[in-house]
Amino acid sequence: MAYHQREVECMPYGEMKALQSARLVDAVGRAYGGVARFRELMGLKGLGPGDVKGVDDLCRLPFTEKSDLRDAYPYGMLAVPIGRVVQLHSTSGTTGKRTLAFYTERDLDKWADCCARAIRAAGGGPDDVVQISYGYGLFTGGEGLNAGSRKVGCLSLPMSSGNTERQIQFMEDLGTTILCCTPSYAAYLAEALAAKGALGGLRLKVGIFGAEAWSEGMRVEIERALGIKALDIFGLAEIMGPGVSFECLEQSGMHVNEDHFLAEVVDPVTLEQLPYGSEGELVLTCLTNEALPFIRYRTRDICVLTRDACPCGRTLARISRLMGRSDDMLIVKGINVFPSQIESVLIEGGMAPNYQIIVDRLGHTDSLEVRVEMTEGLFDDTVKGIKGKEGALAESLRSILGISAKVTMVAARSIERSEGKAVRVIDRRKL
Ligand code: DLL
Repeated sequence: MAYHQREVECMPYGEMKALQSARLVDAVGRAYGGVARFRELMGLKGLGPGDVKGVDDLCRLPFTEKSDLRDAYPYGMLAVPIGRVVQLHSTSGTTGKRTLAFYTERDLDKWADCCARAIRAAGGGPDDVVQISYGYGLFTGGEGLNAGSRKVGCLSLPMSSGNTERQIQFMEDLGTTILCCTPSYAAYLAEALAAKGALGGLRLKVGIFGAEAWSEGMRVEIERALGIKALDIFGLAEIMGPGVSFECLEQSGMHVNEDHFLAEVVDPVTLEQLPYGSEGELVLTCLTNEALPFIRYRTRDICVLTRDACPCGRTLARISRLMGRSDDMLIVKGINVFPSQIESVLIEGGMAPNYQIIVDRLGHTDSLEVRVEMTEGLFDDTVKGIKGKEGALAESLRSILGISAKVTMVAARSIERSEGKAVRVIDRRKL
């Protein structure tokens, strides 16, 4: 079994907790000393840095969130002088002011280690050719995986996203073994490779896919189409970027790099800390970040945190596949709907993951429509056959979601493909 930093990845929990406690005290001290907003939040709770002795005090600390970063734009959340900051990235967020993420040299080195752990956990080693098709530049995906791949000693191809023809050519000519991109782009690449009849000549063995929500059904579909193992990877720019947590070849949740990030799950309404195994909002504390030492940062991502043993030997806690975001959740006719639930129904119903969810309001009533592309087989089918399929999918959606949805089959390839994060939901109610 290959690890990048075995001593921490397989550290007994008792030792990890002691390490986390020492690092938490240090991180709180640095945040308190360097960030006025954090001092203010601590003051509101009547706390000083000396009140935190270790991990067990975590739940006394105040939460921080994206709005703290936005309000302090651009430099207000920095805990170190600008002279120590060497790089900037940004969230891919489409709403509101961009949030900025800053890094010191040590922050970048730690990030590379976290991504190197992910590549090792995917079976990567110096003989691998890693094609990195996440965006480079402000987005963290490309830079993060690139740095990790180099640390492992892999040949790293900084492809960035897009230019599918060139992606395929490099994949074929250079014998890419590991593909890193969003799951929606992986599905699109699979489609393009199949259309070219190019799947047979590839050496691909594994994919490291993340940056957007995807379902277990989509994993199965990508694995079948590309003949690989598809692994999940999670992260967010404010905290670091990809590599906060990563899946190993066991594919049973993403190991959190706990020596750097302390994970907890809270009830998104009451904000109470929940026990292992409960579903809730992921809250992360950066134990070693120098530039942005966020304490109890509310990610808004919904998942389950567990501490069960993993056959891979890593003792790091794991988060489940993300179920959605508390702020991406659609409320249709008063019912909570996550786009990932709809995706699962479509894939279980034999459809490809090319779909759009359209929410509208007619008078005072919400409507939900799911547009999904016809697959090749259906295209040859009769109108009656297509209507039957639409009806069957609508029925499955009704039983899973508890509300009715209209399903419309649209022509194959008519829904725009994404090279980065896919836009799945069009909510016309907000317009
Ligand atoms: O998406 C970092 C990243 C790059 C992760 C490449 C993995 C691979 P942001 O642009 O700041 O950073 O977006 C962060 O994306 O809060 C989640 O809602 C979502 N997200 C990230 N990874 C996953 C995943 C990057 N594996 C936001 N599954 C996060 C579901 C994910 N959602």
